[in-house]
Amino acid sequence: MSKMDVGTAGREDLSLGREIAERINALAAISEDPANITRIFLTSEHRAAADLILGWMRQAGMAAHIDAIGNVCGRYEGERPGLPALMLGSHYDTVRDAGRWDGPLGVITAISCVADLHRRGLRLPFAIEVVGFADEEGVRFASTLLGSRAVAGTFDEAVLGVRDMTGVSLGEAITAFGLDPDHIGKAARVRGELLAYIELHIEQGPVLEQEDLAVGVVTAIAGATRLAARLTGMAGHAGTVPMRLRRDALSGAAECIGVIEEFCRTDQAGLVGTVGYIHALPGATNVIPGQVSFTIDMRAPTDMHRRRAVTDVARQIEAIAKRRDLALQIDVTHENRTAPCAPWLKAQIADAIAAEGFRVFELPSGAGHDGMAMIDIADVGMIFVRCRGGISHHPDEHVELADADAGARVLLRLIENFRPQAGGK
Ligand code: HGY
Ligand code: MN
Ligand code: MN
Repeated sequence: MSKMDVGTAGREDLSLGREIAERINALAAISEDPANITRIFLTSEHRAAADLILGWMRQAGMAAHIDAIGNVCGRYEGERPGLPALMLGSHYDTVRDAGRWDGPLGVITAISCVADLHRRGLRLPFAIEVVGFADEEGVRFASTLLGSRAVAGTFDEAVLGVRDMTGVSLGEAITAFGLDPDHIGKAARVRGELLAYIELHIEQGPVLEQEDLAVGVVTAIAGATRLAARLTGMAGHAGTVPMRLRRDALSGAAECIGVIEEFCRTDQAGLVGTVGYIHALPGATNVIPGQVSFTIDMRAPTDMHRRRAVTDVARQIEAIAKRRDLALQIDVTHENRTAPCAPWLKAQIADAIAAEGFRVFELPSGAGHDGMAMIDIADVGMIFVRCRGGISHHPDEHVELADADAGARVLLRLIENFRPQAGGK
């Protein structure tokens, strides 16, 4: 850990870090599969995790409830009830076979910070709200940030009709969870209620480790586009149809995937593209695949670069489909523009990092975060915490106890010294 001889960097007492690590492990035990961590939106695991987090919020002195889309929300009043709030948050859903820190670290750390204030009987000239967003990863319904979009008031009702892999629509899943899809608007907050939105999150990349730093200031969250592509050819007998007469949808998809990889690999300006899901029908060894669905995730440091790249990739896929006589359907399922962090929040985060004895270092986020939605109603700031080897979206994802503690100290310092923007919003 890089440190100077001020603040609490390198301190022996890692009590915040210990509490955070224990709770990270408790949450990680809530999974649809005991062998790995998979916690998906609007499932019984979602419910169990929400109950656990709501209990921690209440222990920390907060009033806590589950909102209309399944987010967990806690509020710690300020010097008097009803003051505008500094909102802290992250998500508690996971990808499949996930790590345990992506998302929960921000929720749990924020709760531990409030608990610390509560133990000391400290009330601030503003309220603190902690939100655990129910769906950031977008694993179940293709569209991401459903929890934070509901809070930002930008939830798109058309998504209620989107179906998961088993044919259940989002609206049906919300009802089965015990909530009412007609009431999602009740989760929405308005700009004047919030002083800022701050998220602490693991870096999910190797930069802080390279810099030998436990924490960093995020400059911006890179935008992302997600596409769903479907190629339809002709299923047939694997033994009888000559190669030249086939309309093999999976071979077509394979060519598309190769083109996407090559296109991004040869880009000089940080473009990344991923095909993370593919499904072939009818899916038998001795049948030529007649229909294939796959997803594409594309990101770049600027919105203009990403949009141009998405158009180029779509054109190349169209050309492949045409040449192979495959029908193509390609839809944008998710589009988020780059979210810059507010300079005044970056400055306060930097002050808190310096006060805790760490060198101040700025870095962009290549991963998406709930701040991308929250930016519509509040200025956004982010603190990154180092993770081992830059590994994330993988069971080996790991944060050292001392780094979890460092992140909590920085967040606590930031909260205690927080100054709303002059003139406010
Ligand atoms: O996909 C992302 O960037 C985020 O981890 N949900
Ligand atoms: Mn993630
Ligand atoms: Mn995350």
